[in-house]
Amino acid sequence: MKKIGIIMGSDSDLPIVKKATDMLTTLGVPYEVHVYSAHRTPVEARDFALNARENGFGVLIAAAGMAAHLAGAIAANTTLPVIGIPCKGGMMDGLDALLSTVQMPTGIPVATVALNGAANAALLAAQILAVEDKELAKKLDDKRRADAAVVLEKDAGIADRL
Ligand code: RP5
Repeated sequence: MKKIGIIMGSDSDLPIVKKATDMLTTLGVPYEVHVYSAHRTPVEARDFALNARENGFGVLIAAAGMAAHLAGAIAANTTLPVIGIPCKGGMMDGLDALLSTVQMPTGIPVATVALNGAANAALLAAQILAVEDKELAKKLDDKRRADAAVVLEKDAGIADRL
């Protein structure tokens, strides 16, 4: 199976990124994690993206806050699918990062999840790999069913909580 590459702009993003690594671990999807910044280590970020396909990655996830150019900078250097996680914090509590991540120019797409949406980033990355992986697709289907069962259990018990 191809690996998922997870890049964060700073180790201060790790508590958010952990939700992605936990999800991938649960699904049995291999991943590699790095701290590369679009601004502080632009050469390393670029080189990682340039070599990612050759190094066995299938999807890349980039998490960053504030002037969050990391996902875009990664996407500029690869045609692998790139998923951006805008991280909360900064002057506008994440709106700055959300817009920096989502507002990509035509030709360089970044699939942007919600603020701090690391679990969904991991799920989306897994769903992309599952296009060509029946076993992984089954795990994702099973998870959907299990998640739905939890909601229905809550539905059954909601009246008792009023
Ligand atoms: C971004 O700036 C990082 O992704 C992080 O979310 C934010 C703050 O970084 P630190 O100052 O905590 O290293 O580049």
